[in-house]
Amino acid sequence: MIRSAVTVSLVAQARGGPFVFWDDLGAACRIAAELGFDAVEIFAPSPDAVDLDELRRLQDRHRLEVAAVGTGAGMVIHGLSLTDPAARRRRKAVDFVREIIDFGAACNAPAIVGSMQGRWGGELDRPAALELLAAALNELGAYAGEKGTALIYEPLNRYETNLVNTVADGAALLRALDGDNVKLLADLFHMNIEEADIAAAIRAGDGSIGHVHFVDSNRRAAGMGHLDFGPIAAALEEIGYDGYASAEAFPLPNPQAAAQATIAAFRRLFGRAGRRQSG
Ligand code: LER
Ligand code: MN
Repeated sequence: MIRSAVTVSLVAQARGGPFVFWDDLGAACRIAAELGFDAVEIFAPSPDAVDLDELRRLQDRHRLEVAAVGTGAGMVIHGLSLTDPAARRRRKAVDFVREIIDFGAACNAPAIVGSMQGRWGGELDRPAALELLAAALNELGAYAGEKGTALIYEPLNRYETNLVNTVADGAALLRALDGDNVKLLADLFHMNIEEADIAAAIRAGDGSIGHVHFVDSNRRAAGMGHLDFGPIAAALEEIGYDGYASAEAFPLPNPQAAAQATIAAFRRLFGRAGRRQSG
């Protein structure tokens, strides 16, 4: 069963980014629950930024899961990348992700590697960068497995990375890894830029997709852009996708409206009244 989630950013340096709720985790959980979301996805500035006892209280009170936790603060705040040519800084990047994996595991959520993948250039050519990325994903995927979670790897559009831009290239990267504990994030915003056919790319990615960023062409809430969501939802159902459709979208015209539009689109597409209304 596909479940709904909505993002909340606690990273001041990411202001202006595609996150629905900002700054106040308690308020985000309350509104997400009121609207009927199953989960929140948390973008935190550091592995210890969220008080785990408080998070558990919020989860219990609002009956919410944590869909995933982001690692992008390692790049946004510290400039860390898993493909940094300098071994010492690369180690710091891997260690940052390991600690976010710990945070995620404590709330039963996988960590996402997106912008932390970095890019190739200068002294580092593409094959060498992909080797560094694969080495990092091997280590981090195995570590996530020890902690009882998966690791989620996200292909990004060409303006954000020159390493892996499509689901097919992401799936090829995953196939070359040692284990099978790393799954792909299909972000519909990036896919709208890079894929020839989003639904076909999802069908071809069968088995490798572990998380979805559910968002429209302009990175606004689903339904506020020009994506044709019917075939996308049908493709996700067809491959038996049973992870989250998580709204990583701009808070436009405001967080509440973006969240409301998302859950309305989710219900329309995935044919569920939402957990609270269906009992
Ligand atoms: C960045 O564009 C993005 O989609 C995030 O999910 C990456 O961490
Ligand atoms: Mn994304």
